[in-house]
Amino acid sequence: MTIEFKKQARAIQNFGKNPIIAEIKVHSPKYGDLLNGRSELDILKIYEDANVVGISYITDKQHFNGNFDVFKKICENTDLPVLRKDFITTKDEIEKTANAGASTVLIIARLLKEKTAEFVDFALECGLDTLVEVHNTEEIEIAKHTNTTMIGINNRDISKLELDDGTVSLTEKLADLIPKNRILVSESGISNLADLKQALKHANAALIGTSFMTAKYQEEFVKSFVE
Ligand code: IGP
Repeated sequence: MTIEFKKQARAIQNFGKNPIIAEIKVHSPKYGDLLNGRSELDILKIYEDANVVGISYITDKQHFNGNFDVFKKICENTDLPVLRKDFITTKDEIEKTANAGASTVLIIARLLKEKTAEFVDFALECGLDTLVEVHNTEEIEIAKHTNTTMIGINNRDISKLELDDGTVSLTEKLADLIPKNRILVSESGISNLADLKQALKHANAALIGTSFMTAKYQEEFVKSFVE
């Protein structure tokens, strides 16, 4: 099955404004419930209206209270590219992601280690874009030796399960080590326009969840990031 619906990388490359991948994050290990009575599709609409380049959703149930059926529903209800975030360790999960209509799958170098390249190739064969997530120089070495279209510097340490705040200066520190032929995404801990500016000085796109989900005036807040 090779459906050519790779869209995320293209969307990022062709975008004039600040390229933002906005996360519909229903629960944070640190802050608890983030939906606050809203539905995921309400949030999707706000993100679409703000002209973000892509949507991210975490399907992991244990720490993020994600739900694969909701993920599918998001894919069915938008023309934007959708990224699936989870702690994926089997190829079945990659196929399931492609079948749901996703555009991109997150591959975490820290989890897959020497199997990262093989998992990336499998996802590409399934017609997905891949975002290989890294947090240090060893993981960048792993990511460089894959065919991934995108590399994401996670400003947070995933092993701390979001109990750390994450700092955009990690993107600043590691960005030069990422080959220029990859699309670089700065992920996590971007909470204001100064953080965004710092991230986009080095990265091609920014991935934002918590600060969008907790914003008091969400529509205006998200729009101000894209402009
Ligand atoms: C979003 P933040 O700090 O804006 O909420 O971060 C996203 O980067 C984060 O949710 C994330 C994540 C992950 C979640 C990055 N990598 C891997 C689960 C699994």
